[in-house]
Amino acid sequence: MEIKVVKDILSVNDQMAERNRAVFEAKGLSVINIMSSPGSGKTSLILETVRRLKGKVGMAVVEGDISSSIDAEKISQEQVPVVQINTGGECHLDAGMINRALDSLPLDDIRLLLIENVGNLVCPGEFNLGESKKVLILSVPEGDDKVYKYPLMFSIADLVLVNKVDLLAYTRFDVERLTGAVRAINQRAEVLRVSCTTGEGIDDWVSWVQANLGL
Ligand SMILES: Nc1nc2c(ncn2[C@@H]2O[C@H](COP(=O)(O)OP(=O)(O)OP(=O)(O)O)[C@@H](O)[C@H]2O)c(=O)[nH]1
Ligand SMILES: [Mg+2]
Repeated sequence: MEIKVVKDILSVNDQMAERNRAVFEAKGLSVINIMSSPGSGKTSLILETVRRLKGKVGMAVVEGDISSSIDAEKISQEQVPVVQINTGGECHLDAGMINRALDSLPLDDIRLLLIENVGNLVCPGEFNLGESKKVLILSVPEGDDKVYKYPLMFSIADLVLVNKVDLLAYTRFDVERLTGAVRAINQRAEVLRVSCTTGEGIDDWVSWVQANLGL
């Protein structure tokens, strides 16, 4: 009985995700769902992306957090439209929340929508939003064993970004080992190294965005 309820919630979400997808397609909008643990660098990555693509591509951002508008305030300083969703306890964004946020965004003026999901490596993996691509950030201090502990998130990602590579020298994080573990469960996802602090790899990430979303 309990399993059926969970399935119902997920199927309602999938229906809403398809409605979002139809809106995105009609508007010619590419959408990236950015997921990671708390503090891995989602907001930092969005800021770097916005700084590089602003003026070239119309962009907007949806910020998902359990509470506060701290991240949305950081993004708005870049003069990019941003909506903050406070889930009030939910550990993920769902397609209905995104659908409601769309009302507050200038959809005719943007081609790229960046969504920062709620920070954790479990629930966001269960909820499709209607996005074009799912990007998963793993930061170096978290350790290279996370693929084994949170396989769903790594199996659904279109791209895995290893962030904070400026800290590699201070840890035993092995990017090759991480890449091998990702490959074992997901042959599709590329693995890119980045540092939002030094800027290393950010050009490769921006190129990936442009190439994979036709921007
Ligand atoms: N050394 C280093 N620190 C980084 C890097 N990227 C982000 N940080 C720092 O990591 C901390 C968290 O970064 P955020 O971008 O806020 O992370 P987040 O994933 O958005 O966090 P939540 O929204 O709380 O889940 C901040 O202090 C950043 O300055 C990086 O590449 N290297
Ligand atoms: Mg954030």
